[in-house]
Amino acid sequence: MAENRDNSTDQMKLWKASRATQKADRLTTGGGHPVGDKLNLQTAGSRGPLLVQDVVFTDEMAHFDRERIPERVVHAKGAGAFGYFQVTHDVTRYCKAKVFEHIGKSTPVAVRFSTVAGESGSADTVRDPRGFAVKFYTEDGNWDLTGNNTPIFFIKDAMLFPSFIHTQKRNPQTHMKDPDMVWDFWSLRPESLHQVSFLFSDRGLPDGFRHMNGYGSHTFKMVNAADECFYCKFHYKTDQGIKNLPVDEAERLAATNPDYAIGDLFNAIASGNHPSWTMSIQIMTFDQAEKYQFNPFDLTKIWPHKDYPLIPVGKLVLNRNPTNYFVEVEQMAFDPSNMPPGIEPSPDKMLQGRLFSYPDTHRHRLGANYLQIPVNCPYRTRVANYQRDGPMCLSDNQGGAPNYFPNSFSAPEAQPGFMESKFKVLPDVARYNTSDEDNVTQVRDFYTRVLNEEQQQRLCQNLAGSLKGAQLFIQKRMVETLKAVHPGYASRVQACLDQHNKEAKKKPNLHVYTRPGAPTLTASSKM
Ligand code: HDE
Repeated sequence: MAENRDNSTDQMKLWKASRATQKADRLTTGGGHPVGDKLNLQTAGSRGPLLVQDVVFTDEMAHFDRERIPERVVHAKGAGAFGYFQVTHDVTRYCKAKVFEHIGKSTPVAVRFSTVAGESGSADTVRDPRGFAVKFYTEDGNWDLTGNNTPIFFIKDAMLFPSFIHTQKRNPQTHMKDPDMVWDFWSLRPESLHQVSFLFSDRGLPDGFRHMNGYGSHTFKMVNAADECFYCKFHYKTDQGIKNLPVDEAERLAATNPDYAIGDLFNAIASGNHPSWTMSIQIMTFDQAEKYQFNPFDLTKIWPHKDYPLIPVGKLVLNRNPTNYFVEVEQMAFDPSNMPPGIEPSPDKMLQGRLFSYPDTHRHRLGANYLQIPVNCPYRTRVANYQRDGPMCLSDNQGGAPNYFPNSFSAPEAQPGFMESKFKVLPDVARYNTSDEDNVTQVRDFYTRVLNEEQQQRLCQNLAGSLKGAQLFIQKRMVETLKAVHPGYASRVQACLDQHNKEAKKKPNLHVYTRPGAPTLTASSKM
């Protein structure tokens, strides 16, 4: 047996050691009845059949049959940890939220990192954005800043999200990942170019979860004690330093150690090497937002730091591993609409769409009382309202308190001091198409100013390495959209594609498309 095994590999051994002085527990059924034999079915004679009265068996099997809850429709594979957020700089002139109350203030947090498109058993080291979701347990209810490791996103209108995600998941007939779907969508929606360029750059393969930044990504609203409002963006810079994986190493790990990132986080925390991030904010006044050169609520754009510099706020530290994955991580439910007083949504259409989607998915995945599950429970405040009953009600259900409002029996009263901020909305209600609001300037800046020559080359190779799997007409359309960003970007990607397409011609590989009831078509006859 290997001598120097890490903490995650030695979990069973360590658990046993932690119980060394205790007697083994008495084995019971789920109902707590002592069990005499856990190895053999109760049968009529040694050769069976089995008896329905073997409740030790039915109790075990019936529970096993129900072990899985629906996995998250996106971000299914992930790792969780716990710790605290501590304020290092005063930002109360912008925000009255309890979490920022004074320098030195510490708030407990739960964090979950994840990949996006893969299922719960998929590999950690794939090219994909990473989820960076933080739940702050505050005295005014939980604040969930459910972000990614990227400051931007692929789309800017929530209407497109289910379609976008379908293109990242499996083809409805083949149940395989499908580059036609992926690149058809991206080439039809040039607003995705910024995030696509980030994704195929070196940062698309972070080395575990500790060496990447996190972003709230959206624009949020902060409200101070005088009820003045500001727009705001949140950033977490990794104190471990940015580290990305080379493509071949990521592929090797995907094959040999698909849980690489989960293990890396678990072992770091278990060995006392607690990862941390420095939180900063960017602030924009309402007046500046009105006059800014682009829509500050557009999630496909960053706010340039030269216009809106980072203001330091505090430290996020992770110092505890989950004691049980299912209870504390699989059941974690993040919700961007979990905002305590002082933090409010901006008009960002994506954020607005998410305010509905997350609690909706939790009610489906975890049930109507998901907020009573300890990891989701706003335990630092007392929940007092008129909600009652529902499946798996595990609290006291608010005992004998009145369950209607208004009432005359001294039950919970509304708190006018905690009213949301007021804001004006003038325009007509309509379905506005904002898809073509300058999708290239910031991508050009990213390509020419953020990336050096070698990084540009790797981006083009990585991008072409994926795009080459799509049909020719999709490849062409994608290269056309890149031309608008930078001719060099487009020509480099085209050169990589030409090389691939030349090689593919030498070994013809006919893509055959079949639809039920339709004649068989080849790629060339279809176009
Ligand atoms: Fe999510 N997203 N998302 N998302 N998202 C979910 O919620 C959704 C978006 C993000 O570790 C789901 O509990 C919509 C942006 C993270 O548990 C679901 C839209 C950003 C996680 C959902 C977005 C994110 C999720 C799936 C567009 C970064 C994992 C299961 C309007 C700023 C949280 C679940 C965890 C998870 C919907 C876009 C980050 C279905 C509708 C933008 C980190 O509700």
